[in-house]
Amino acid sequence: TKSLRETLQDVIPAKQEQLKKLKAEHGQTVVGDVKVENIIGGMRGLKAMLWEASVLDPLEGIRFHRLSIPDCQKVLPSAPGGTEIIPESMLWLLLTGQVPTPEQTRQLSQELAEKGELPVFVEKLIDSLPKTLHPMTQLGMGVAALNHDSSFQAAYEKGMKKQEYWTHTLEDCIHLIARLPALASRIYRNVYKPDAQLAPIDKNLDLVGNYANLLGYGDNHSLTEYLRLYIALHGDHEGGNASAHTAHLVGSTLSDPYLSYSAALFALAGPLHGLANQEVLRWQLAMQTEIGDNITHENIKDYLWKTLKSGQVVPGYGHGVLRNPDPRFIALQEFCQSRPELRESPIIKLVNKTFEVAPGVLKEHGKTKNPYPNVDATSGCVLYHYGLTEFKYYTVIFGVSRALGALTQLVWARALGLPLERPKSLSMDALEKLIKNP
Ligand code: NMX
Ligand code: MLT
Repeated sequence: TKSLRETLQDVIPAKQEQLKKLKAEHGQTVVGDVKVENIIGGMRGLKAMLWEASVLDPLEGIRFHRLSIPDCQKVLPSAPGGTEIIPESMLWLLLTGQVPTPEQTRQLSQELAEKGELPVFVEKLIDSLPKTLHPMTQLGMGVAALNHDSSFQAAYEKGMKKQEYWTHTLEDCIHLIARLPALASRIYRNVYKPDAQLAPIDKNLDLVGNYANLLGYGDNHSLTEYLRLYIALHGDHEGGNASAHTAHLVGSTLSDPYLSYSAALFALAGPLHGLANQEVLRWQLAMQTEIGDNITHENIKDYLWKTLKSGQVVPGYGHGVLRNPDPRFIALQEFCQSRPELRESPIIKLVNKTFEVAPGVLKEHGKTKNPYPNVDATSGCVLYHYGLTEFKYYTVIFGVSRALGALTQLVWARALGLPLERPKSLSMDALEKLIKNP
């Protein structure tokens, strides 16, 4: 069986050829136009980025290469003793466009476990941070500090050739993904369980098996399986989302993968993006406190209107691209339905009841283009059910996940020789001038 590097080595030349052909034959072909509303509207809808691993359809949702979420659930290997997709198999698919065998998946798990220890200076850095510093800030700092060992940076200083960029980028990406469980669980331990002993990395476990162990939940098989699915599914959501786009932009300057992904994490930390999963839980719990045991559609409706009338967004609803319920939300709901303890969980029941009411209220409110739930409408609530109640930590788990897609693209950007990202900006005066005189 081929290794990940050999598989990539095989698929890269065809992709390089495809890009060369696109440039030569269609460099001047027009595929869309730019409206003023795109320029002042957060570039929504503009087709302006190359992103290899996934494409988002507004109605169907995400496809990782050619595979939808249900396709992935059928073909991607799970962990020994588990049934859910694991991040290693998703990473392999994202990087190579191919479905790995169970043996290839295990090999990758083993490699990640072998590379999973943190350098001592990073442990010391994280241990020195105040408990009150948001876990996402700590994660971004830790990831940036890991660039001390960047293979890409070291080789660049020695004058490596452009053709070698992707191999060093890949080494950094694998090392970074491998170290995320140790980093993210150290932050959890320091902030929430200062007296707990961190487990050593088990070389026989998969990435999330180790992460769950390090968090202190290794004996909870259901939660571990949920984390595997959650982290695999959040891995990539095409390139335009704020975190992935940030990694791509920073990476385009030839910053190494650690610095690029650190920047991405700070985009993920915003409440309109990854922080929404913590916000959803906070909001659903406040709703529960306000309406008590009498959870009726009418009471939920009143609470939704109260949120909207106070000028706040309903967290977990709406999306920049999707115009249907997010298939990731559906997949997590199905996970909940498949487990009796989650079917009976008060917080999951509340999420489900909110889903029955919220789209109608948001349609009547008439502002959002998408009144349906996104993945964050439920993701944190499942963690809460399982006792991982520290909701300021939830986006860190999203951050462990998004590394899969954002780092994959850095490898492809280097293999394809993509240039520095530098769009043209305009002032309002310049825009008015252009409108008068196109
Ligand atoms: N509740 C209330 N109002 C909303 C919502 C919502 N859930 N979603 C959008 N709107 C408003 C939005 O604020 C905007 O109002 P205004 O014209 O006053 O600025 C209007 O509807 C039009 O926005 P859209 O074009 O539908 O949405 P946009 O693409 O700008 O933003 C989100 C997308 C995701 C930022 C937005 O839907 C939102 O704020 N949702 C709540 C936060 C959330 O769940 N974010 C997580 C996204 C997923 N993730 O993991 O990153
Ligand atoms: C994501 O997973 O990044 C979110 O759904 C936001 C997006 O795609 O814009």
